[in-house]
Amino acid sequence: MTTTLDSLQQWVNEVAELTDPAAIHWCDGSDAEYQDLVKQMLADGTLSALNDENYPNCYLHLSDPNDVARVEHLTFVCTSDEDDAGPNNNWMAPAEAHEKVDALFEGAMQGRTMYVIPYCMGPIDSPFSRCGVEISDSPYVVVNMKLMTRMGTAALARIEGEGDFVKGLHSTGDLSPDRRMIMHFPEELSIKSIGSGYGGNALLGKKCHALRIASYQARQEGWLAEHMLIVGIENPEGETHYIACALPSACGKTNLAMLIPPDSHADWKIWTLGDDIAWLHLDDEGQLRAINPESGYFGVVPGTNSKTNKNAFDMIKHDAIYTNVGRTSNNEPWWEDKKVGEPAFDWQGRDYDASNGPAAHPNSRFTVAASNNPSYSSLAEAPEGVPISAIVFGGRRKELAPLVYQSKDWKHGVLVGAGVASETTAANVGEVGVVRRDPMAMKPFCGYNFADYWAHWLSFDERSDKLPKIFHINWFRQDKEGKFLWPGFGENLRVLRWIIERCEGRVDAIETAIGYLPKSGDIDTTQLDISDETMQALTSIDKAQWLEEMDAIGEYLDSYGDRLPAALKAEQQKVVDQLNQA
Ligand code: OXD
Ligand code: MN
Repeated sequence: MTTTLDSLQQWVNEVAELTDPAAIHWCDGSDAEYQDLVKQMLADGTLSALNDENYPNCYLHLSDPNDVARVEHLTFVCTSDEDDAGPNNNWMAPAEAHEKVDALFEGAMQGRTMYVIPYCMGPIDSPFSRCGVEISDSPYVVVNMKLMTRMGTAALARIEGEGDFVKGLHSTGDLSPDRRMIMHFPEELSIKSIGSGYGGNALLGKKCHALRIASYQARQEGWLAEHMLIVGIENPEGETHYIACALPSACGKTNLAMLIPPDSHADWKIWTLGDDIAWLHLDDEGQLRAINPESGYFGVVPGTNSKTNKNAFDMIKHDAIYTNVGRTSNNEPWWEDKKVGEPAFDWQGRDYDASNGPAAHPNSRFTVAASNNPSYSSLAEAPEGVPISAIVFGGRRKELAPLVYQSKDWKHGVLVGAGVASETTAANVGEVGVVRRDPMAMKPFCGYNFADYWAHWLSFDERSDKLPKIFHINWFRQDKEGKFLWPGFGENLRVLRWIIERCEGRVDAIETAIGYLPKSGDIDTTQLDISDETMQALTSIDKAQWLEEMDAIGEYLDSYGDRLPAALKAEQQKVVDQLNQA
C-alpha cells in the first residue's frame, strides 16, 4: 500500500530520508495487521500475554520506568509569534524547534520499521472530523492507534479525497528524558514527538492533534476542541440529555462517562459518547453539538473495580492493552483497589514487594476500543454529533468549591471555566496533589494563548441564543479528617439530575455571588446515607474563602496582560463586588 496523494508520499519519503528506517509499513488498520503486530511484540518482549481464560486477547506492556506520563515541561507550542502560544505554553521559535528536534530524528529509525498510520478523528463520514497521518517507529503505537482511532484504509481514502491532513512524526528515540521533545507547529498543522512511547506523548491523534492542534484550528474556524467527556443521561421517561464535561486529567472523566446508576436510580440509563475529548460546533439553528474524535479509551487503571466503575471493569477483561500494571501469580493484571486477587509482580516486572511502592504505577493505563464499553452509545457514530444541554467544568478540590453550582449566564460561565483549579495527579510527570490553575481543564492542552481562547469562548454568546447552560462540579470535597463528603461514582447521577432539571427550568435555585446553588432537598438523597449537615456543607459557600479565590483568579487572569478580554475581567470584578455586598 502506498498513496495517490503526492504531498503525503513526499512527506513519507522525506521522513524516511531523515530517519533511515529498515522498512516502511503502510497501516491498513485491519484485524490481521493488529494480530501480526501483537505476535511480533510478543516475540520481542514488548508485550506479554495475560491469562487467556479470564482476560482473552489482553496484553501487558511495561514501559521504560522513566516514561510513564505526559511531560508538560518538554511539550512546546511553536508559533511564529511567542505571544500566540501564550504564557500557558512552553514556546520555541519554529525554525529553532525544527532544527533541534530534527537533529534527534536523524537516523532515529535505523534498524526499525517505520509505520505510516493514516487516521480519522471523528466518524469517517462526519463533516466535523479531521484526519491526520502519524509516522512512528513503534508497533505499540500502531496497535494503540488501532484501538483509539478510526485508523487505516478508510482514513487514507478520506485524506486522499481531501488533500490535507495533520502530519505527526513520532519516534521512541532512545527513551532518554534528555532527548525527549513533544513539539507542536499549529501554523503548519504538524507535530514532532521523540523520546517517549507514553500515550499522551506518542499516540499523536489524542492530546497532540485532537486538542493542541485542533484547538488552534477550531479558533480559526469557529468551533471548540475541548478536554471533555460526552455522556447521555436517559431518564425513566426515555428522554436523553447530553452533557459535555471538562475535568482535569485523572479526575474521573472515564468513570463519569460510563457511570452506573445506583440501585435507587435503576430506571435511569447512561450512554457513553466519549471519555476525554469533545469537538463542539454550532449547527444552523444555533444548537451546540458534540462529536467525540476518538473511538477508544486510554484510561487510568488503578481504582477501577466492580463498585467504582463496573462498565470499565468489565470492558477491560477482553481485547485490552494494559500498560504498567502489576500481575497476579496466575498472570492476571492487578492494580491497587482492584479488590480481587493479590499482586505477585509489580509494574517494573519485579517480584511484588510493598516497600517498592504500588504494584501498578498510579498512571498505569488501559487501552480499549469504545465498542468494548457496555454503555457505548451508537450516536457516537452520528456524523452530526449530539445536542449538548449543559457544559460542566470541574476540578479536584478538598475545600472551597461546592458539590455543584450553575453560572449565571454564558459570560459568567466562561469565567467559571477560566477559574478552574485542581490538585495535580500522576497523569503528568511532577508533583502530585498541589492545587494549580487548569482553566477549562485545558492547561496542558490548549494550542494557543489562553487569553485568545477565552475571547473565542466569549464570542459564542454573540453567535447563538440557544447555548447550553454552564455548571461547575466538585466530587472531591473532604472533611477535616480527610474523608470525602460526597460518595461520588454512581451517586453523581443525583447531581447530573439537578443539572438537567436546571436546564429544563424545572427546579429553582439559590442565587449567590458565585452562581446558582441547589436549594436544600433539591438534590435527591433518598437511600443515601448522608446527613443534612453534610449536604449543607456541600452546597454552601464560605464568603472569605471565595473572596480569596476570586482575588487569586483575578491575579491569574491579569498575568495574561493586554490580550485578556476585558469582558472576562469585568465578570471577575462583578463576582468580587457581589461577594463584598453579600
Ligand atoms: C489523559 C490525560 O490521559 O488527560 O487523558 O492525561
Ligand atoms: Mn485527558
